[in-house]
Amino acid sequence: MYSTKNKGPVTAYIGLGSNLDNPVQHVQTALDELRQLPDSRLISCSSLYRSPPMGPADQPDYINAAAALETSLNPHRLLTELQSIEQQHGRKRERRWGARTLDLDLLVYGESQLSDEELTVPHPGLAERAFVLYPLQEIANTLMIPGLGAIQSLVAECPLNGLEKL
Ligand code: 5RZ
Ligand code: CA
Ligand code: CA
Repeated sequence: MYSTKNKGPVTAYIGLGSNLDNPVQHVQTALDELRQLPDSRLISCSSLYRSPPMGPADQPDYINAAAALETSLNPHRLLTELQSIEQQHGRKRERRWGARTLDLDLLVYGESQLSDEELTVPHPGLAERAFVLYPLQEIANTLMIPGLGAIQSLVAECPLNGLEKL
């Protein structure tokens, strides 16, 4: 049985965020750590962006960015690697949507749509979050997001909400 499904490396998009203990440095260091992931190649990374917190307002502004990673890790293995990097940055079990030293989200994994106890891809809420969409558009201007459509359409419908490029 011949399958047209590509089982080779896929392009995954990662969202990065930090709002504690020198957030710019956490994000920059995390980009370097993404470069070191096994069976993966960092294709591109966006500029850094600053924005006020969405969710609880009593926390510092965030620094966000996005990265494109060509990887042959499966999505759950990739998630485990991202969580390991978060732990290296001393991420604590915080209140929901609270401040954090580093948050790495698996935004998009090739053309996959999947959801289980550990992981939902594309990332839920992606379509409403300027701090995700604008950095992603910078590195993937013609991206089609599975189940959600063209990045350009999502950006067009998403106000900046105070997001600024550094
Ligand atoms: C979004 C929570 C909308 C509630 C969220 C970040 C509602 C953030 C970040 C910025 C969070 C979240 C989850 N704000 N807030 N950047 N992460 N600017 O996104 O990375 S917590 Br309603
Ligand atoms: Ca997040
Ligand atoms: Ca997260």
